[in-house]
Amino acid sequence: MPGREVPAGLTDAAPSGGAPDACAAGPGALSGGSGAPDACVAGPAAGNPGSVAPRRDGERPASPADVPRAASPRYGGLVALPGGAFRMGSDDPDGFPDDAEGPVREVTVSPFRIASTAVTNAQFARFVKETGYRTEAETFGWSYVFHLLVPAALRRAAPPAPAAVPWWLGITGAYWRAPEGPGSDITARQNHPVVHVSHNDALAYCAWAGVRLPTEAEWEYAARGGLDQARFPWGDELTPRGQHRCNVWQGDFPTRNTEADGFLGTAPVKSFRPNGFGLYNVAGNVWEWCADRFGGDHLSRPLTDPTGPPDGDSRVLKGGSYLCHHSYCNRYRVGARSRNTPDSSSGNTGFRVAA
Ligand SMILES: [Cu+2]
Repeated sequence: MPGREVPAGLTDAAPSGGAPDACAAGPGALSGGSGAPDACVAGPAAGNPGSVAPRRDGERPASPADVPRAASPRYGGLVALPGGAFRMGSDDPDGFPDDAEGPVREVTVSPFRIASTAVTNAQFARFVKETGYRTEAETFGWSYVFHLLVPAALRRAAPPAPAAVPWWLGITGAYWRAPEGPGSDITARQNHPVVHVSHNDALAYCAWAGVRLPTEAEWEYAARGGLDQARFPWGDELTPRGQHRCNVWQGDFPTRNTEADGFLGTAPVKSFRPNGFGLYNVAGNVWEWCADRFGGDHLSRPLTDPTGPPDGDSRVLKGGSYLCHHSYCNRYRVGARSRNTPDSSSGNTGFRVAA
């Protein structure tokens, strides 16, 4: 597929069956750009598109099995967590029904290790250097970039954005090393999270590094940092004593970001204080891929070391991103979740690893 295509179904606002929440939206999402969350919830398979980019449709260009393992698979910086029982999910009325955050249920996870930060550009660069791996954004030839981050010239040349999420531009040549397209680079962002990586790309990195993606349950247990059902990884207040604790949107989404937290796009992975388990930026900054397929009906499956449903075409995303704002997408809450197809990529999606 040369260049960029807007997947069928994204060119209109219809919540078609082929387009789960990451792209389809009802009329509410179109009115005024920063439509109220409830007004955005559309048909049964739709939901609020939130700050997750639309999905990419196309053939899978790469398989993790093709990637050689690192000569030395040891992976530094993993935090050992004891596991145990915790209350997962959310019954928060701010949640979107289609996200299936609830019901709150007691889930038990076995001891595991998880990275204190998302995978950085520097870490991903080493993987690419050793393996020659090409990400799906490179193979497809484009990826989604948030409109305010796109240079004016590229913005003018970009194909029309998906109507339901007009702030996502499919930029030819955008990929992890050129996050805003040709002419951009990551020289000054070595310690920022790698972005424009698909779920498949994340699995390839993990296979090389001898690690894996966390399950959704592991991710949420770790992100809660020992707090029981707190709204955020540090407590219930977004900005306790007026202090910003994560990189989300301030101002009017999607046109004006005051950058009161210091950032329009990504922030270095160790920005802000870590949570009680020593994890950084589990809320905001970039969405993080989890291992699980996306599903609801949580009580129908095991509650000890859950791994998600066996089938489904989307993978779970957790944590929200620098685009999250309470007026539009409040999925920076720790119990919140979203999804996208495994070959989709965007400038606000990355991952952290576990073992
Ligand atoms: Cu969001």
